[in-house]
Amino acid sequence: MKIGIVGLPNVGKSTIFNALTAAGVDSANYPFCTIEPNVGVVAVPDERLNVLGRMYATKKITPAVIEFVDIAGLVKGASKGEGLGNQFLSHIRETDAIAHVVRCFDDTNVVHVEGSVDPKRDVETINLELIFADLETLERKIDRCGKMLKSGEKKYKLEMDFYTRLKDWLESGKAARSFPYEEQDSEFTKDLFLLTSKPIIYIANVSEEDINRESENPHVKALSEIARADHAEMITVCASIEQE
Ligand SMILES: Nc1nc2c(ncn2[C@@H]2O[C@H](COP(=O)(O)OP(=O)(O)OP(=O)(O)O)[C@@H](O)[C@H]2O)c(=O)[nH]1
Ligand SMILES: [Mg+2]
Repeated sequence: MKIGIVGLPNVGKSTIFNALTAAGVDSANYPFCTIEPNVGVVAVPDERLNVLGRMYATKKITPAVIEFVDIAGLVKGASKGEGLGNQFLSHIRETDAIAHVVRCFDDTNVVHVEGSVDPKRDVETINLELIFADLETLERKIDRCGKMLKSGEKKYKLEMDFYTRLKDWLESGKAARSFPYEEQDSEFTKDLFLLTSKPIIYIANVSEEDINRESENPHVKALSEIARADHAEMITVCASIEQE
């Protein structure tokens, strides 16, 4: 399983990546510190595996692994090539799930690309870029499908209908993962590879003082509401402490 660590620049993605993988990649207080994606493979700790290994006297124990990909920060307009641009969306496309890191710590020493800490705005910025990228994918599908329909191929009508419904949904700012799919849609979803249909987990990066009192942090509260609306889980960490 491959999980992409995604978020605005300078929110702590590489710090979290280092905490998870002990890889020691560059994390520094400037936006776009990461350009090429960092990849780390981590074994999933599972006590049961050793017990089973002893029971069956196996020579080799192979734990399940998760591959983490620390992706460059996305900014407003990324889907149109802004910031480090479009290629990062393709790095996200290759993952099975998204870990969306959101800055919830106040620290005037650490640069925020938008100048202030605001999880709602930040999440919307990233999610909109992902939605824009998905809309482009859909528009290509609609184009192709439209041509087939014109040439009199009636069977494409259902497909076109699905694309149009999904397009309206995305255009209203919602992710494909929460789309009310109908039974006949499944046939058309399997080769879409939409970014916003990937499972997502929100990671609230909080300051050291806020560990264990997350509920008092209004940023965390805002993020948990966003996660709930997106049918997703949220966890809180203090990336810098975890890395240490
Ligand atoms: N105070 C505080 N600083 C943090 C925390 N997490 C990360 N930082 C700092 O924020 C800065 C950016 O962290 P990175 O992990 O490089 O951020 P990134 O999201 O990978 O940034 P890009 O690669 O530029 O997109 C570094 O100076 C970190 O030390 C935290 O929990 N608290
Ligand atoms: Mg980084």
